[in-house]
Amino acid sequence: MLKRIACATWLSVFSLASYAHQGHEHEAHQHHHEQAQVAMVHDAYIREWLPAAPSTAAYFSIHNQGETPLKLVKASVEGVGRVEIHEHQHVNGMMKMQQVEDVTIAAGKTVTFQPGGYHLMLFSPSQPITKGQALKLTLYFADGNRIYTVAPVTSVMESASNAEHHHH
Ligand SMILES: [Cu+2]
Repeated sequence: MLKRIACATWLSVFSLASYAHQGHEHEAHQHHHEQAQVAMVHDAYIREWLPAAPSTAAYFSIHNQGETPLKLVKASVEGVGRVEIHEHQHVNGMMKMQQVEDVTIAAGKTVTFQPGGYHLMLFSPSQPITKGQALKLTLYFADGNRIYTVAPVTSVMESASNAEHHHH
């Protein structure tokens, strides 16, 4: 079930081109008219919002199939007031998380947002976010491009097993 959703949404990133042209920074995308789609996001999922929790997290993998580094600078999720990019780091022997300005995906590389590493932090949902929903997740890059996918909302237990899932 989860896997089927992930595969179906994988295709949606190819519709980037029309979206990029709605961007407000006109000069930013001039350089990209001739470029093919260079990034793919897959295996996205959002953890269901636990009652009384201030936030929840979203995870995905992003692959840069271009020849230049890509810099992820922002993310948004349908129905969520604020989304921050976070990372976990060991500080004095403690695992701490902190907000980061951007995440660079080197040419040809994949960066995986996962528990204990990079993740999106979601704050201020406009309505309850529960297991079984699927929300549009959009990623914005420094070059003015953006891509989106539809991320299923999973329970915490499902999220854990999804993170360990390997493709056959
Ligand atoms: Cu965080």
